[in-house]
Amino acid sequence: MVKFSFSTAGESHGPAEVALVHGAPAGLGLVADDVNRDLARRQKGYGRGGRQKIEKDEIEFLGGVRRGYTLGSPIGMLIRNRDYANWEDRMSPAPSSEPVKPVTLPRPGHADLAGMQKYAFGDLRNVLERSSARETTARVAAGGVARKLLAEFGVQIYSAVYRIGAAAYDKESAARDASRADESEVRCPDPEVSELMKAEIDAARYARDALGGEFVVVAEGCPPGLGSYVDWRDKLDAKLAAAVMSINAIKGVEVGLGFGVASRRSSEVQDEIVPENGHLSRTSNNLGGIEGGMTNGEPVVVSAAMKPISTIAKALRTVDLSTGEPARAFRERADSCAVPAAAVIGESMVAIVLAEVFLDKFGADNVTDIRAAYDAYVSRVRESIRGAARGARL
Ligand code: EPS
Repeated sequence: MVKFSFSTAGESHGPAEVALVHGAPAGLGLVADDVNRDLARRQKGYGRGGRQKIEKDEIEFLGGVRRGYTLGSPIGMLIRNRDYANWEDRMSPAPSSEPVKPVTLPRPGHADLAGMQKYAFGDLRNVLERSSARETTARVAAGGVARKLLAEFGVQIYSAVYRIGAAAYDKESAARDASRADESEVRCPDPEVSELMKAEIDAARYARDALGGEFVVVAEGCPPGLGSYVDWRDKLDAKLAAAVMSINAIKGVEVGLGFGVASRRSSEVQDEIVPENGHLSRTSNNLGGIEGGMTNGEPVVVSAAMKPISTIAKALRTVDLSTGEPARAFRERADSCAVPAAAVIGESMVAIVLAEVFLDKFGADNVTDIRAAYDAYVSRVRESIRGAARGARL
């Protein structure tokens, strides 16, 4: 059986973005609005550029869904790029004899230069169209399917921004209040810090520059034991790190305290286990809900650092690849801060990984059989402290 996974196709100013989701079970209730809700959240955020005024991202199902339920077949979703109407002459897939002026001024920090070298392109538009974060639209669509599956089993995923440039909130409070982040234009749950973040973005934009930041994703309601300690490929924290690191412009990923574990003593880091009303409980969640590459039943907490967007109006130094002469980097309309959008994309990537490991553990062809496996497991491990060993042969 194919694992729960997805792939995407699409260029930023091409006809559409496409998401293809594999391994989703049959019998999951799924309507376009389940996915469109997150697409709309991804388009928001203080500091976005003009493109978001053109686009209104919505999916069309192309396969895998019938009468509001998944069929167990691959789920195809299409999101049309409205801006394609303005780019058809340059971006149409059809052959053309009309010359197109090549872009030869690679932007530092972008995929432009290595992409041109690697694929033997003379026009860096061939690189930027696909390396653009526009592709994350399709990821969020795929994430919508994962979230719908997880929500059936009580898993909810939130995100919050806790740093934009120099304006910062504390990560722990941001994680705790992440369910309120939709109320803020910068996805920070604290109204005062939200205003400071907006001022930071305004100042960067005024200086024709851009800003990065940090966000946290929280997944509540995961049963213990998703992922595994027995093989490095199955370690959940490793999968989450790879998935979140794959988001455009992310340069660092942490789980729980992350790099904060390095300066503390063990007794200040580990989350002690205590009995509470006949069940197991933890005194803290410093390890972000993951021990030994598995969920431990506490909220999964993953955070990431995003670098500032590389396309800036204050053009950076580069070399014109057509002349070899020093030049200023190619400038195109761009966002001055996309950290709030990256947080929503982070939710989607976390959802996709959690759906994969959830189906590794409880997977079946249809939601009814998954429910039976899930209920049996959860009642065993959660019913009592002794439940963990019920049925043990060793
Ligand atoms: C992007 C540049 C901008 C962003 C784009 C990512 O697009 P354009 O060049 O059309 O103005 O708006 O992000 C999106 C279109 C999106 O939907 O997130 C880039 O170079 O990465």
